Amino acid sequence: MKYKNWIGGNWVDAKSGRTFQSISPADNSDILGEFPFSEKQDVNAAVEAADKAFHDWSHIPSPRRGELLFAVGELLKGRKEELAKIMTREMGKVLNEARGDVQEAIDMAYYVGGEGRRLLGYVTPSELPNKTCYAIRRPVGRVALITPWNFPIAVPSWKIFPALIAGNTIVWKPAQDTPRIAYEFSRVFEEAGIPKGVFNLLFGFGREAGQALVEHAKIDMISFTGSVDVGRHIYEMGAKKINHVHLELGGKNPILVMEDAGLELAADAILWSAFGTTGQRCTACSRLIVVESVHDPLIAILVKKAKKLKLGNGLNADVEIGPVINKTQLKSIHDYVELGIKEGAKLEIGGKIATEGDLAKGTFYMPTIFTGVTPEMRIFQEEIFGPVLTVSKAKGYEHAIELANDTQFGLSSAIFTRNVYTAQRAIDDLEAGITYINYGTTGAEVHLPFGGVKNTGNGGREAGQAAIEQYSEWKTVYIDYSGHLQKAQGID
Ligand code: UN1
Repeated sequence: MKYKNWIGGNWVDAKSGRTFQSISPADNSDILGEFPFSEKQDVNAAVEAADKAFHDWSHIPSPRRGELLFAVGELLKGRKEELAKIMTREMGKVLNEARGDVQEAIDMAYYVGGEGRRLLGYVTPSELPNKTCYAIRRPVGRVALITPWNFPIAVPSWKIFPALIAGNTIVWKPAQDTPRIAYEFSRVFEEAGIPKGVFNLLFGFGREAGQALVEHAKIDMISFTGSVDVGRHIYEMGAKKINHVHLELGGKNPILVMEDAGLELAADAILWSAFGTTGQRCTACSRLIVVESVHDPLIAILVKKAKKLKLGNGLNADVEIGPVINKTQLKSIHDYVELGIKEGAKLEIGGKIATEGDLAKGTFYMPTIFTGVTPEMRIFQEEIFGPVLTVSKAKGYEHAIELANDTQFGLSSAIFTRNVYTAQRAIDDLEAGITYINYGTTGAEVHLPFGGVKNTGNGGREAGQAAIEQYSEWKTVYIDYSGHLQKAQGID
């Protein structure tokens, strides 16, 4: 079936008529549809529509905008199973995880919908008599949202819902690998009755659609989740227009295991963090750092458990690990594994493209564990975004922290210890936006800030109250009711 862009409330083809296909990574013969290959002229139409809709939308009281998000939440709830199945087909994550992805958006809809009745500002006294001052939130304007394929409903919901509640209009370009689920998500907004032009959906690729969108003079803000290289480019483009640019970039998230850790619990958490979503989360654990005394027993448990993980099409209930997103990613992951071997790391398990039986229909990679990994190795430093875990030995707590922080990234982190002092110190010492104690690196909840330090981002956070901060700007109001000219700063 052929799908269309959604611009100004109308479903339209790309002006050029060009299209691209969405292919299931679990079964390359399963095509999820044909989508408009958008270019500059389509971007122009979408931004114009967002611009036209801005005045009216931003003047609707925010509690009313919140009601729309509640309706979206209800519709998502009713369609959870249907959406999860399409997501599994298109993106590959196993059905249970796809359900979680939709659930994250449902949670976000209610959480952010409620914000419509707050959008808190503040009132303070003035330094002068008969004068009052307060600060309120105003929308930023026309916002461009560019989202990744790995959380094709959850991550867009982190951006779309807060942008809308704060009164912005949006142009959304979802990843080219997951257009179908983006279409289904957008249909929910149409059904909920969002006014024309408030939400515009544009399919396509970064080079054409993405580039034209971030460059557009009428775009006031850009929010992007993806790679550091693309993020840096977008930041530069945004800088030319003095745009507010919000970036969520890579991760190389460590789990530290101390000598007093519960090893069984740690192993289960490590496997879930490293191989859940086939390692394709920006919060995935890709570096395990273990103190020497528990290294060998922990590796033995991990290897034993990892061998039992079942790969396959995520629609089958017994499957634990789905495919990787596409052939380019599959090759990139395998190239990293070959590099790791060359760099001198020891391959404990995996290291192969999986092709037995039905796996040959898609892009599958065996869960892979390397031991003996040191910080000079590229597999320790670079984000692989696949089911590859590196293990490094630490001499003790200080060394473990030093290894954990030896990275350009700082999104998530975790430590396994039963010692309250060690746990508390790690919260202070780990350079990351998120730290888990006795839990893996994934599973952030929607009402808390999400994001990271160093090259993971440019200082902003998604979700929680922080999201409202991203998508609004302060308006400061001074009201003088003295009836004569009073000058501030003590000027007579
Ligand atoms: C991502 O990988 O881009 O915390 C987001 C988690 C999920 C979201 C991950 N709730 O792992």
